[in-house]
Amino acid sequence: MHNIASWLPTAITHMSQRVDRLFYIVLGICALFFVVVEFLLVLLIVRYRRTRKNRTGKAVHGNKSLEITWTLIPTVIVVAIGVISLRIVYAEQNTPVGATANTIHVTGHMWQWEFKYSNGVDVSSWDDTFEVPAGQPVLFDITSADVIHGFYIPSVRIQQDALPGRQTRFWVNVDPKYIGKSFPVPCDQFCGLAHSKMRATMKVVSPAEYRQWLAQQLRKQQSST
Ligand SMILES: [Cu+2]
Repeated sequence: MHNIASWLPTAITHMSQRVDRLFYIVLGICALFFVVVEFLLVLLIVRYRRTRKNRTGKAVHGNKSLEITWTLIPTVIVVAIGVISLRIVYAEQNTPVGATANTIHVTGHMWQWEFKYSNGVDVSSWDDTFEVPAGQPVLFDITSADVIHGFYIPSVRIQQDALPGRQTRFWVNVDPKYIGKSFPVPCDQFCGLAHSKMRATMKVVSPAEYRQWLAQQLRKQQSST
């Protein structure tokens, strides 16, 4: 499963692998119907083209069973994809027990991300790094201080708009095998002049390193104020 997805950003959570699976299923269905439709299109154009012998073609006034078939099949497929997608979206937003312990309050500013941790640590500056513990649910509580931004972590396959005056959220649980690795967190809603520079870096660490980092950040913060 992992090498197939190599043309996509590394999927670092169980949930992102579910998203990828759904993506490949949808891609497969689209590819199949694309080939069938294009094949029929070319075939019928050639087969029923105007010829010298037949200058008007056959008068066709519809075919009820055919029309019911090509309405029902796509309806069933689209509804099924919708139901599966919704289940993933709800699962990403329904915080599991224990995730609130690791809540990170994310605020979008023009043009930087701010990360506030429950112990008071506040990380904010362009291209800065925030840390998350691996193997534990982490909840992102997202809002904006000015315009609409998009909090997007490609490696977990989730984006949530950061909206002024509103909270949005999702949670992640990063596979411990990515401890020590860093992943880009760009803003994905055009939010003004320096939008392209608005990105943060998420570093995955072990829970012990995470606690250490939080304590160290807090000391740094207290000594600078
Ligand atoms: Cu932005």
